[in-house]
Amino acid sequence: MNDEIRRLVIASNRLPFVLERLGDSWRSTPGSGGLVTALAPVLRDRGGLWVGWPGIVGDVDLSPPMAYLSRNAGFTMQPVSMSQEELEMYYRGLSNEVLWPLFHDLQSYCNFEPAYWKAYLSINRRFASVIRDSTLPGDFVWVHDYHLICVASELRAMGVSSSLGFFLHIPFPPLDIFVKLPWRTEILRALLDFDLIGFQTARDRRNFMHCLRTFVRDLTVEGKGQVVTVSVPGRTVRVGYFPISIDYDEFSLGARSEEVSETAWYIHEKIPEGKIVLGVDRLDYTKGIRYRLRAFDHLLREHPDLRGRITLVQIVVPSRRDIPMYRDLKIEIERLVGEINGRFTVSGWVPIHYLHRSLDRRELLAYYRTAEIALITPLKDGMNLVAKEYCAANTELTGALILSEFAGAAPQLQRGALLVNPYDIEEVAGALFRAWSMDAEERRERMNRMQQTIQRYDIYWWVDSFLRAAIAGTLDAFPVIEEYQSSINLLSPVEFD
Ligand code: GDG
Repeated sequence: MNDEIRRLVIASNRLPFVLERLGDSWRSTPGSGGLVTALAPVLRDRGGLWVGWPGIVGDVDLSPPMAYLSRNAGFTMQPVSMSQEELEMYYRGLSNEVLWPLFHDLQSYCNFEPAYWKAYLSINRRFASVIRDSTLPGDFVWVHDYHLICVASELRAMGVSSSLGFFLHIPFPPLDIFVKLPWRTEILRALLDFDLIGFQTARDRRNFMHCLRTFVRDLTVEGKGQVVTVSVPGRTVRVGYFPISIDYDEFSLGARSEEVSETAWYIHEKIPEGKIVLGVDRLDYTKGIRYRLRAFDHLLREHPDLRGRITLVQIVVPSRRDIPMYRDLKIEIERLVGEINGRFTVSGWVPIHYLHRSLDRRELLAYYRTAEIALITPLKDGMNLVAKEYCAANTELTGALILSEFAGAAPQLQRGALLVNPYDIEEVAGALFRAWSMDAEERRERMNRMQQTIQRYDIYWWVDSFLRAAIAGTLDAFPVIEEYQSSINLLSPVEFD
């Protein structure tokens, strides 16, 4: 990272751990995932700061656990407090009942409650105050995701002139969906108060630019390629796309470990007859689990010869349990699984193994390693890290990836994956049949191509390229990611024109 930045300050809805009160003491569980892994060393090197909600509601003195956690992490954790009601309105409300469904093109799932917006602004202001009070001039503040879009405008209103970056982990919707948002101009204006706005893919940036051109007057755009410069009267902002990724080596090495190998062997021992198709998703209506189950049902109806020779292992990780739509989704998934299993199960073979829980890392890697097919069919997804993790953990190059063309990972993995429209049940069933019959040589070639891309553009590349775009004097100095750009041009005109 360049020395022009004094310290790195990360702001995200959650701090990188979950804190729980146990009587008089505290328990913390470290956050897992690539973001923490990639950012922690940078924060430690720079003596940085992470601002976020620690998972505890109400006005509680958190200084003792925060001091302890900051000492252990090697960087400072700065908590933002929230009452139960604020959490409901800002997090469950505006973030997850408005922005989440709308940005995934599901506007009919939205609840545009005016009170949510006020709470959202108020919590974004609180994040801004904590950031203002704990940063120094020269610090670079990197804000993450849809919960905190208005942090920069709140900071600017407080007179903070530090350099501010934003990364959106979820998609940015097309204009005709975005226009439904009652606070559309506020959101666009708020984003323009950052100095760098990062999206996952060229698709998302294109949607954003289209919305900007429609709603913001006197806008000019300079440059083309991964990062461009947008000017409005009084402000100049960089806008780029930075496909997030994983710690490739960690997944690849982890999958080769003895304990993972043993678990992988054990899993397949229990399903000896046929090939395993794997689905791994948070419980979420954007992940396309219902359509996927229907596609598997279609496959078994159309290809009776596959019965007993293919098994779907669907892992659904509990998520957002307090939102009614998520509870209904769980019931619907379980009904479908029961129906399909009821129709096809015979002695010694159950077509769908359904796990509604979180797996530990060893088990997850073992499923990745042993499954012959990964079926990853979100209706829309910012990136989808499961697709990349599956490839990195596929040490024997025997796996085939079926991937939704609406996942952010599709442009990067299209040279190896079988891309499908997740709404097209017949097409997904066809891809399953194709993957099932694919010969070893083709699997090896396709997987090898995907692994090379993921290894090259890993999570460290992502952090580095975002920070470089934030501080590079001119965009000429910014590296062009040729392979990624050229692969986008090959995609179908429907999704990537
Ligand atoms: C958002 C965007 C974007 C899953 N099951 C288990 C488990 N996981 C881990 C996976 C993976 C993560 O959860 C899921 O990441 P995704 O990217 O697939 O999806 P979202 O949670 O929706 O993430 C998404 C991402 O942000 C990053 O920008 O890619 O588009 O929606 O890392 O490994 N981990 C463990 N047990 C499980 O059972 N330990």
